[in-house]
Amino acid sequence: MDRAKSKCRSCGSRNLQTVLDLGRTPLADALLTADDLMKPEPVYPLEVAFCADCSLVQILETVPPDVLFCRHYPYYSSFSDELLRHSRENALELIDSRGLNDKSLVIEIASNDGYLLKNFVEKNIPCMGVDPAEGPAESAEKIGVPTLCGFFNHELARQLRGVGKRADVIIANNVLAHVADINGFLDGIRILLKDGGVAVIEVPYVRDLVDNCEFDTIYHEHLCYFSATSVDSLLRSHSLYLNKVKRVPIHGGSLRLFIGLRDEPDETVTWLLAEERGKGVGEFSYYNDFAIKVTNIREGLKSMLRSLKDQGSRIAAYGAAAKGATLINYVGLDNGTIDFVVDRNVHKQGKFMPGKHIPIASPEKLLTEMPDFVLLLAWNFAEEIIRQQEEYRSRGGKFILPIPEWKIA
Ligand code: JHZ
Repeated sequence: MDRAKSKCRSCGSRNLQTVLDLGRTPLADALLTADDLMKPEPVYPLEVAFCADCSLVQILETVPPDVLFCRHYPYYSSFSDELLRHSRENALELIDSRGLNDKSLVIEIASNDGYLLKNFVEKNIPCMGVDPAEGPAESAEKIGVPTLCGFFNHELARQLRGVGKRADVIIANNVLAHVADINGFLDGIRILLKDGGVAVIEVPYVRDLVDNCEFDTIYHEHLCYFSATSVDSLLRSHSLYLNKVKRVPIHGGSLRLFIGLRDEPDETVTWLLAEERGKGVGEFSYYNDFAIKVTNIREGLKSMLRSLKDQGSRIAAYGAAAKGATLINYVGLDNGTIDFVVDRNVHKQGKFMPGKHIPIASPEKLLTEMPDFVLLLAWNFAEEIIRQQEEYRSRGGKFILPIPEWKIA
């Protein structure tokens, strides 16, 4: 990576300071088939930096979006009951607070398999999803969620507006951080939003990332790691305004941003911006010891897993999550340590984890194989997964939660 060429994704400054370097890693969602195992696997630098001018935390490498998200994208939102519950609640709240009806229009960007829009379809509220991933977009269509399979950008927004579409509500969850042309994306939102409409956007919160050491949520799909401070200045440069904000627990801690065309922030925004100022989230010093903490987690996990192996324990993992790929590659766990990974997502089963080539099976394998320990790679759904695995635990199986400090559950 030619460091000198890097510019801030938000403000264009070259004043970028390294926060953490995770080395060169494979793409987190590029699961392998058995045939792929013999082929060379591309790896890309994964370095996180802080912009001293606008305080946006970001990675420096940009992998082309069509390589990351189009064919064979294995992430389907609907495999988590907790995510479905969270999304339904969000939809019902919006229907109620915005008074949405059969004359309204809801557009969701990164609508995946229709996990959220199906709640609007059910209430006969016109909606449309946009998503570039072919498999999930097809699944959405199958359940009656109209979906345009493609990338959302400024051009698409113009085309949609050209045919008379303007949205009362635009939803974009876990996508703002994924977009290489973030400026074109936000222009697109402004073009497509009705006067008086609201864009509701969820992004993982950089404070949760740092405070809970969620380093494994760093991978090439996630280009930016937002605070209210950095997102506020980014939005303003597009004449969009952060008018309300809520911390939500999903994905290890996220911000739900309510954005409009007029600058009318409520007390949630002024309060959170002030809190971030107080904690120094806009200063490099806030991120200063993150890299050391991450190294300590890696060393702690390595030595704990090594001693379990020395005692003859068999270890599996739960969740072929993108974050799981970062963790196993950074910590250096291959199938000498982890026998297999299980995951409910049928599109992941039968494949292999990137880089370390650990096979992925269905969760039933935990009961047939009874490994002594299961490393919980999808720790963000710990409660849900551990509840489902009562039988495994009652037979003596144990879960290991890897972050912020490993512990047995
Ligand atoms: P999960 C995804 O990251 C992808 P990942 C994406 N890049 C993003 O931005 C973040 O989310 C926010 C499985 N599972 O959701 C499903 C079970 O098997 O934490 C998933 O494969 N049984 C768009 O991939 C994985 O675990 C269960 O009971 O890191 C969880 O992956 C549950 C609840 C999940 O996200």
